Amino acid sequence: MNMKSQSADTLKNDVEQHLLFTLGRFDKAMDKDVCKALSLAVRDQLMEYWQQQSLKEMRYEKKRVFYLSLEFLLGRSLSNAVLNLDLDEQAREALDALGKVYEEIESEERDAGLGNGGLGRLAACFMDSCAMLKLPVRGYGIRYEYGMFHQSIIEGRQVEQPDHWLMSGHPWEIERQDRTCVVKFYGRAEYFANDAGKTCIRWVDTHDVFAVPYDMPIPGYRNETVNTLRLWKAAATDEFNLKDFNEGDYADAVAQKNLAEQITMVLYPNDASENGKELRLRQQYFLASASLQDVIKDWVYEFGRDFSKFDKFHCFQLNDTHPTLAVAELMRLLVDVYGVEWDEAWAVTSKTMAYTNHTLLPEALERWPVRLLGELLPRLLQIIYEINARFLAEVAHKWPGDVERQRRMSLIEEGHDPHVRMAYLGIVGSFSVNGVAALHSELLTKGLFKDFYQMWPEKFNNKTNGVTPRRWLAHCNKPLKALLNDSIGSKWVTNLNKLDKLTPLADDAAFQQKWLEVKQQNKAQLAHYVEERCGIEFPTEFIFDVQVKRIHEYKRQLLNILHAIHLYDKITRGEADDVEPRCILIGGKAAPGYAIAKLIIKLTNNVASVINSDSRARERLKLAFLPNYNVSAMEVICPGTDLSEQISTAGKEASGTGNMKFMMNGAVTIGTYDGANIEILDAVGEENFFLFGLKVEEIGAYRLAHQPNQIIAADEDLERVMTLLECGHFSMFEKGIFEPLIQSILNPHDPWMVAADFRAYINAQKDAATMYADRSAWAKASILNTAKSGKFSSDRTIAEYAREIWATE
Ligand code: 26Q
Repeated sequence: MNMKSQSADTLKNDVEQHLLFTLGRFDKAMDKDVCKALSLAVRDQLMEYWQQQSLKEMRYEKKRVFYLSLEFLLGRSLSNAVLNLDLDEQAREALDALGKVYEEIESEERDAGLGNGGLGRLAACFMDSCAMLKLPVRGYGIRYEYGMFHQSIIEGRQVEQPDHWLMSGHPWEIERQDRTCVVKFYGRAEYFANDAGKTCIRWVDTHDVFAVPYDMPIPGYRNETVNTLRLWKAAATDEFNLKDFNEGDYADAVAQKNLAEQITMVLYPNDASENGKELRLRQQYFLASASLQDVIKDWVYEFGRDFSKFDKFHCFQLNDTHPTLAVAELMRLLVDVYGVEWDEAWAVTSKTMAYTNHTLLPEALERWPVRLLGELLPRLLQIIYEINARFLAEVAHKWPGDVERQRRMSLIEEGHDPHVRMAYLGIVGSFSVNGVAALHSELLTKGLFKDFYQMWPEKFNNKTNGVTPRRWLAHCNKPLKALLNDSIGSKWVTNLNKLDKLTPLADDAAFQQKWLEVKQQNKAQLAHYVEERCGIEFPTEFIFDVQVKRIHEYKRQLLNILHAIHLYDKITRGEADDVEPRCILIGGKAAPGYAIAKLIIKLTNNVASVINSDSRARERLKLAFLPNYNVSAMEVICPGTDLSEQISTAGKEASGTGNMKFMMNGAVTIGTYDGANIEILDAVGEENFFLFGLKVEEIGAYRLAHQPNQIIAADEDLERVMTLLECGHFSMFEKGIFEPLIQSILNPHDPWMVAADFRAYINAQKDAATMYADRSAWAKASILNTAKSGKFSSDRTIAEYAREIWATE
């Protein structure tokens, strides 16, 4: 079937049909109805490919991969499907005939914000690349009723509002009642003799919850492939309330449904520190259990209880520790439900699980209280203890008498309140453990997981992250897409290394001119976006200096603000001529319980209002905090950015992926030697990257003698910045509110080393401004950044996962 065969006429007709027959619009359709009708019409065109793919997956021919993740940060689906089906022109024409503008209809769709940030968006990019590479990969996740909260800024502070994204219906999902399964909680493990007289264990007196799957299509790029993302919703089982019901407490019994349905109600909005909430643990087990049951159901239908070849056909990729209960759950299903012997079950499990780590921050490593696990999942806890006992015996065998090592490596952190270390469960239960950038993977084997690396070096590997060039270039940057297609052809969309063909054009004056025109157009779009949301005007001839990401101390938005204050200070002291005109944009959400991060938002807004209302700064400096940063905001932001801020404390950012989106779109990076920045620097060369700051190996030694007071005393600029902060220049009406931030900079134990990197950062910013003043030099660096971004396609990342971990090509 030729996808082009669908004419604009038929598409228009389909939209009208859906408006009337599916949506029941009798009167004039609103934009959001048209958006939904168009989505349904486009979805119709995916169905046959989707059906073929699903039928193909029922046959056991190739190994299939299941990507288990608590987060899939998809953003919008319509524009993505339109691009991948090559329906852009038809959609425009069809809407035109209906008196609508495509861009306006497309932006009616709400983001599917089922994730916090990097890890969730990575899962979405991976799904896109798997479909593009025609790999048999299915995503499993949770259909949260409420996604990532909506952030508004009131009096400079973050205010969270619920994101009821499903409220007006979601045309991209299909409920699959027939694939519902039951997930157990609470109860107890009971010994019994089976028919053959063998002692077995079963999990009884449980509270059961239904898991109902909702499938979303994941279209490949113009390749007749549609994969599946299966998201689970919790629903109450009926027997759950039967007792109350019969005792006459009908209303109470129905209200009990809430308890079950709570499980998939809301996405937890913290993305770095564990919060230890029982509901979160229930979400994790719910996902692991439902997904494994779903996969095993099909296997048993085909092969009965013979699991000897199960590992040949299955691989479960665990997105961080969040779904690692899958290790214990697969053991339970095999041993308790299907009667497989422990050793065989363990061989199957540890040959099918693979674990990806996304963090080096010790506070982010998940640990669950044994007490909580024992209550909620008693049989799972038993299994974890059994896995641990056998594992520690192995350790003892390899290092006889090394009791300290056994203590360190135990899955159980002992103490008065013992905890299960989820990362260790992931490592012990998997055949592959990977980090997400070269430095990160190296640091894992040298630090956090050193003991495990000594035990099983062959398990450890690196898979540097990537982002999908369909969404992050072809879709979000139409002007650049057109220029690229004109100059180097269009093969880059599916083979990003082709961008290297731009390299010879980097010095070409005429091409540079075209390049700058494209950037100018994108900056105008971004300026408009900022103006609408912040009421601040961004002149497009200024350098656009952007930092958008979750707000975290380690990401050092604070350092960025210190630089803004420094520029403001120079301007107000009459050194304005030294300051190249600049627009600084900062955006991102803070975890609702992370007070310091919220204070950083408040500081940004206060500094912004001082700078933006000072007439002396008007010609040179603008600062804006963009509220509610999300996937669709980034689609406007990255094409319009000149300078990409990637300034985390070295060794703290596992990889970063925003850095890659900016680079692809021709932004130059100012960044530390951290995460994937290092690989970006490697690809593009030092002349085209503003590198600064302490390196990981320097920080260790430096930390011991870190004296912020001395650094400040020795640096006039930093001293003035600190004085402005301390004297309340940015907190006129709320004296002292920024004291915690000031203290964090002054603290000799400041883990983020803000004072230590200040001078190097200011100098790098100066270099960036100087280069920007020479537009031709800047254009060249910008072109080369795009040209060398090929490596950062998630197609490359997924090809590596497929070849080196999944063995499915
Ligand atoms: C854990 C327990 C309880 C509640 C929430 C969580 C939780 C949720 C999300 C913990 C961590 C996250 C997300 C982490 C994350 O996004 N990490 C980022 O992953 C990216 C993709 O690999 C990297 O590029 C980033 O460097 C890394 O910070």
